[in-house]
Amino acid sequence: MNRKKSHEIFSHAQQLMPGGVNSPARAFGAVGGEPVVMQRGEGAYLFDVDGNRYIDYIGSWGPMILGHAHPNVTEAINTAVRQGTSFGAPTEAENTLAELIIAAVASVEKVRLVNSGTEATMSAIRLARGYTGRDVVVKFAGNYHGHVDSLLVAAGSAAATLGVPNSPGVTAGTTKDTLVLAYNDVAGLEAAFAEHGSRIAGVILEPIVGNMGTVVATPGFLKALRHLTQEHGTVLIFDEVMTGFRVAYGGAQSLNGITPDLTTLGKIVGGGMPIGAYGGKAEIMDHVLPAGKVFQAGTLSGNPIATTAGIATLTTLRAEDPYPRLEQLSERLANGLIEAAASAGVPHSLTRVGSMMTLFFNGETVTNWDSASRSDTAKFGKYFWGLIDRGVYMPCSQYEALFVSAAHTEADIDKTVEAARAAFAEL
Ligand code: KE4
Repeated sequence: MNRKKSHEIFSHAQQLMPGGVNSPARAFGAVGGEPVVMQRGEGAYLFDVDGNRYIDYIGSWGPMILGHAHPNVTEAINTAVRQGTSFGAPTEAENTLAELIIAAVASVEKVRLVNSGTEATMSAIRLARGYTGRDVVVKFAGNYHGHVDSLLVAAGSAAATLGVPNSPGVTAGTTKDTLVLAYNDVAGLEAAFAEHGSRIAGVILEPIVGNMGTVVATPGFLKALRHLTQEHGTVLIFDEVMTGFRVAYGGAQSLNGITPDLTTLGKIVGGGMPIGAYGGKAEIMDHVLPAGKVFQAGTLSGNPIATTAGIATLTTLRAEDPYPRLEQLSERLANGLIEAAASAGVPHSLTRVGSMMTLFFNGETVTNWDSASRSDTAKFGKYFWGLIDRGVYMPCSQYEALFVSAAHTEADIDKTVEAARAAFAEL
């Protein structure tokens, strides 16, 4: 594929921005080569600056569940933008979006809008600590919650030891109260609560993980989590930035039946514009300033254009209910990828929930970071390039989820499977 212009623009970008990108996930670090510079999106497709078309399975890392440039969203934004882009004052659109979120996510009685998923999780952690007066927070290896200092932690040597920073610039002091446990490990959870229970302010997890590839929490793990947090007065935080409105209109919690105390949201809730949100029990949320004393603020929080995009997206999802069709298309894709990998004799496993899934280059079922990390990332990289050179744009890392949108068609899925067969044949 000719990507001459893309190369020129990216070479220039590297002189202007670290690594030439504004988020490392886009830099193709995990698959090698240069990222493709995109010009525009339309439905299920992205078009790069050289005019190449790609069937898009990243969807901006989750937000574009309706597909790119959905008319309901673009027209709503066009109308809103003529009235101004930001006032720094309350607007009715914030009420409308808050009401849509509260109506959709059963555990959310009150919500605060912020500007990103990171802001949502950072604020939820601070709220859990402020509400309980405790310091320790539990997270799980392979779960990503944005670039929150206290959550940029590598697992300590033993499961029950407190974490160590995993990024320069994050101080030992910031991570000394973060406990990193193994996902889906009930015994480890019980041991940690036995040792630290009275000090644990909150537990945060992706109830369906997207950030080690797609990994599902077992019912036993979720039940133990809810029981132990209840028993110890710990705040249970579901990070649904990726799964919210993705796996179901009510998020992962509407599928697994577990009610968290707080939920963080992002991505789809902003329809591709910068939005995050955290919400939950009013009794907890009313501790947030100015109702309570836990400080959190943001110049552009609840921004009129971002809230408009979010409202248009959620109202379209609620009205059109694309989830049954997303299930059909996603199952078709999953079956096709499995068949392509199997016929090429490539060890693989695939985990899917609704329209998010990951094909692991790993013969075992992936249940935690340890098993995910045994995937053949080199083979994944070759598969990735085999696809992108055939016009299929997959997430550029084994440790991400791919997303099907409501704009994809059976023909797109079949073209993708055909390209995958050809890519596997070259492995
Ligand atoms: P943002 O700050 O990127 O809006 O959200 C952080 C975040 C929080 N929680 C979960 C479960 C998330 O998946 C994310 C962000 N996801 C990554 C992709 N896996 C965003 C891509 C990127 O960093 O560029």
